[in-house]
Amino acid sequence: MLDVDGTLVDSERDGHRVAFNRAFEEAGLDDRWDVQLYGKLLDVTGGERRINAYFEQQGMPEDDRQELAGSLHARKTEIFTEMASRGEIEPRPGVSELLDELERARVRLAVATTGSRQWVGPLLDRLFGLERFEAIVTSAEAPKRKPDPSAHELALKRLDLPASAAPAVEDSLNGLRAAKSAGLACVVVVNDYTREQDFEGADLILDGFGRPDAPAAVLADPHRLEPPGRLDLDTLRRLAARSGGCAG
Ligand code: XBP
Ligand code: MG
Repeated sequence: MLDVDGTLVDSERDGHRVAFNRAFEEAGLDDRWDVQLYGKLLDVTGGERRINAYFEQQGMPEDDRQELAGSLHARKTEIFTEMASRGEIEPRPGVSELLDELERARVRLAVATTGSRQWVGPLLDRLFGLERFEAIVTSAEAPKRKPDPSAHELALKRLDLPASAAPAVEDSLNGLRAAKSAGLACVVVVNDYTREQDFEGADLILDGFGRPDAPAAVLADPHRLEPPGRLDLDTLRRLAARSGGCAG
């Protein structure tokens, strides 16, 4: 069960953040989210909720900010979708190799994201091919954003699998909490925005997916899975076996 933003793709700092800022600029607003501020704003999942929370911090009345967040987010979604279609959003290193390995072993894959359907489908299709994913749950199908478990629960339902059979891969504390609340084992692959978070309860924490020339460092391995410098099928299978299920 795979997360998208920050996990399969490096999409936040140079993707969503840039798109939010362009939408602000087009709307004639002076607000700009720098790299550091955006890291704090990521605590609020979902782009529209994030804009709303930001303007709430600025003291904007609720009615005004609801309307503004809706229109800014609609434009931000168009801008981000265009960026993705131009190839500006890339997979994290090692992700394509992992997905290829899982596909060769006929492991069933699902996506559980709080991102918007408008860009999630085209982006996954362009980078990996949509046919790889048996279920794709976005905020359109699961409007309660992570850490709510509904995206993971719905994806499990669509796969018709018990939680024990489908380890999750996430990059953030909100993602870990969502996966755990749905009963899934969870591997966290941190990135620059999330590496300082407290991933209490994670089943494995890596600093990347790992590649032969750039192995991933293991940051926590409570079950002694001892991955071989990368997140691989064998490690995911052993994690699923621990939970009483089977990966794939
Ligand atoms: C990702 C998000 C998303 C993106 C923006 O969380 O919170 O909102 O930041 O996408 P996760 P939208 O990786 O835990 O799913 O603007 O389309 O909401
Ligand atoms: Mg994420």
